[in-house]
Amino acid sequence: MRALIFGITGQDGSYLAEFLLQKGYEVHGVMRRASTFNTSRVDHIYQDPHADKYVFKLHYGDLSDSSTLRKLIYQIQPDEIYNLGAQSHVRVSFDIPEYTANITGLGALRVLEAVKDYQEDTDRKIKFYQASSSEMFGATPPPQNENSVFYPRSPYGASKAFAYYMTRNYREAYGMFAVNGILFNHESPRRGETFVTRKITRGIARIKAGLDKKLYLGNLEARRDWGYAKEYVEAMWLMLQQPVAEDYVIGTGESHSVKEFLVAAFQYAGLPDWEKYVEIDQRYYRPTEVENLIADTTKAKNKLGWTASTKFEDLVKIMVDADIKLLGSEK
Ligand code: NAP
Ligand code: F7E
Repeated sequence: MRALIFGITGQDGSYLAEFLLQKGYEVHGVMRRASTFNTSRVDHIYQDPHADKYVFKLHYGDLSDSSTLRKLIYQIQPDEIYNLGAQSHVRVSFDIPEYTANITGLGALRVLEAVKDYQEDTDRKIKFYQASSSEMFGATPPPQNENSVFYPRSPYGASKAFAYYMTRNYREAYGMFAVNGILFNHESPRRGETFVTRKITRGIARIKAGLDKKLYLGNLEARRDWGYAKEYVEAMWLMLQQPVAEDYVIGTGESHSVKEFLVAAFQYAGLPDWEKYVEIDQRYYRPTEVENLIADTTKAKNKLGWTASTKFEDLVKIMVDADIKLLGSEK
């Protein structure tokens, strides 16, 4: 089996690549050209092109560049495509809404269109996974499931809703095996440093090491359904192994506030007087907020046999431990 992953250098892309390699796949990934190294999350699985069994291959590309996407799909001839590429930061999407729509929204359409043409030109079929998001539910009260109404509250959420509907439309219009995984927040030691969980655990490591005195945050009242990214990539794969292409909600079914994460992480790190270190900065507030997300994962449990094993307290511990260890090794 051959898989092509857009967003291979991201948190989920790196875990999915590891997962598929373990299953015996040949894994291709699309990365952006950058002036600095941007492959740190996949460096440990990087292979020399001259290796005997060369099964992990990186290609330059960008979701804004249709001609290259098309060329890669025709050349690689994948059995499965996972579109995990996105401008994925909700707060940043208010600063760069047009770019976010172009990559997070139109990027998915560019891949779908290339897959459709490829399937028409050849006898081959490609299964397509779209990384949809709980941000599409936005202001819709929890719990949210596959039938809940979308009410996005950011350019990011609206762009993901566009990509979601295009994926459904290509499934219904052209009979493509195209699915939306509607994933709720999932975190890990590989989470980008400016998402709130990682910002907190990295901040704690720096405070403990005496490198920082304060951690500046925004809205502590927002509630999220936080799971462990390493487990969520299996759900992505399972969706593509089903006899029929359908959309699935993936989460833990539990919701906690940012404040609860903050308190649990400081306490676990041995700093129970967290208020001494945390300041509120308005710049981290969003013009419109998503207040509360809780996944109803009944469908995933029944049809995929998937449930989240790592819950809130364990996730906090994994991330705090990892950031303290990482800082120690950097020092
Ligand atoms: P991430 O760490 O931000 O990774 C995003 C990936 O997209 C990176 O590899 C990034 O490349 C790539 N990318 C960004 N702009 C691109 C462009 N113009 N062309 C091609 N690639 C581009 O995100 P993640 O947490 O792994 O999430 C994976 C996907 O799931 C994203 O689509 C995200 O929106 C979605 N999602 C995430 C969550 C979550 O809680 N993590 C929940 C629901 C949905 P660089 O490394 O070069 O920046
Ligand atoms: O914010 C609040 C913030 O940026 C979580 C992405 O992966 O999950 C992610 O989006 C909450 C929000 O994630 C800070 O206001 C407080 O209520 O970690 P976040 P997100 O916006 O939920 C979804 C499912 C995705 O699809 C996205 O790609 O935390 N918050 N203070 C803060 N957030 C940040 N980033 N920084 C703060 O200082």
